[in-house]
Amino acid sequence: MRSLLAISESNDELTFSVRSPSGALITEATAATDPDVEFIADANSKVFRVASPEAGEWHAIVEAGDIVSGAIDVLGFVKHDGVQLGASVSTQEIVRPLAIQVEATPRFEGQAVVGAAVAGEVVRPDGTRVSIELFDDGLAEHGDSVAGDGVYAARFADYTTDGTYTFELEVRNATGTVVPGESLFAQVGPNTMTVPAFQRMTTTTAVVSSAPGILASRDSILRLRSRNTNEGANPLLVVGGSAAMDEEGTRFDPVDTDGPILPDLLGGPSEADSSIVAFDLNGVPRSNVTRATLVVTVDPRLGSSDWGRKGGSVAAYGLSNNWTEGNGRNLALPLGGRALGSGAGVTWNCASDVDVADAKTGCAATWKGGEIAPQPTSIVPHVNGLAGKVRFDVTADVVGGFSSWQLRRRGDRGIVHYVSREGAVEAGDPERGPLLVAEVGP
Ligand SMILES: [Ca+2]
Ligand SMILES: [Ca+2]
Ligand SMILES: [Ca+2]
Repeated sequence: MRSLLAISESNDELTFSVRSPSGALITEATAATDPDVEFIADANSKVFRVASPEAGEWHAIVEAGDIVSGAIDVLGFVKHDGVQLGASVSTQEIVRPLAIQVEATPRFEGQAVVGAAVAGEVVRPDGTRVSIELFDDGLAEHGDSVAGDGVYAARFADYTTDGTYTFELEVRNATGTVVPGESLFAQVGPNTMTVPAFQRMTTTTAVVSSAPGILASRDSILRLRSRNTNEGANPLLVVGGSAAMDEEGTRFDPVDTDGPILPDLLGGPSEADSSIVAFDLNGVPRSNVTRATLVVTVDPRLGSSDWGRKGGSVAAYGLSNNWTEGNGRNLALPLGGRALGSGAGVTWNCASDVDVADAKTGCAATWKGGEIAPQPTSIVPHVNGLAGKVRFDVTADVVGGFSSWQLRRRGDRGIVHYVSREGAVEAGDPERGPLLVAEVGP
């Protein structure tokens, strides 16, 4: 315990003493003989420091002699090593616009405290500050997984520039209790001990950088004429194909292991190979996204062809089904480089075929080449010889909660080969694979 008398006028005659809860008076004279008590004085302050203070109410006593101003401050402090505020960020390096997840846990005697207020300021790399509040409400928007567990959380994505963001956090506990149910002995019942008022500050940091976009987490091809074949590890993403020839350029035989393809499937405008791609957008503050673009790169070797003189188009459709990428690689690869793969994977027939190695439909209900939204989100013209980046505006889908898209041809001719995420890695340039570029507003 420490009691401080601060004196504004050094000529004021002031005597400072403290009285313990049991009534013992501690004066400057006591301090000279009691090893537990220390007295420190200078012209403008007098301090008593008591090493092992008695529990209860302490009184500070100030007596005045000849005074000039009489302006004083009396302060008392108790140091409690059992009070702590731990804070952390989910990852210390983050790529915009992904949000930083901040967590803080105030503890009293080792137990998490509920009902406290945890707030502070974020200092941006450009020196500007913005306030932040952490919540223990279990809401996903705050990134808090469990309400009332004494772990407080917030998501932060209010970036101005790249660099180090410092989170200066403070816990103020006025009426908090330790987390119920942390009782040491069952017969004592849940511990809802009230915690004395306290405050603590702490800081944590994260480094924010820019990148061209978020890399795809999964991508694959859905093959019209090999409906149980998985292409999760194929270095290409193929959209389109010839109606009369199969993907290998040989005559199409309309029979696969599941029987003949129905004639009406051959005539429809989008009945051709398509590709699907998914991103992990968990950290993206969707409601603040002002623009989101799905970017794919045309493979320079196989390119874009057979669109006719007028050209055609490829449309992106939001895909709400979950699907499994799988590890097959077959289409457009040399015989020695092909593999049916093993385990689960996406096919034309199944969002997740239980076994991609057996050439049989391995799901309870077929998704018929992807159960897409009724309307495309974005349509991009394609012509023969198209090269470089192709951009689909998927802003509305990202704001609306989609993380996965199907790229499907419109019209009855044309084929384009994009680079898959595996193809990009094989080429030594991961950013050639599908990217989602999101811009986030205030
Ligand atoms: Ca919590
Ligand atoms: Ca893939
Ligand atoms: Ca199968």
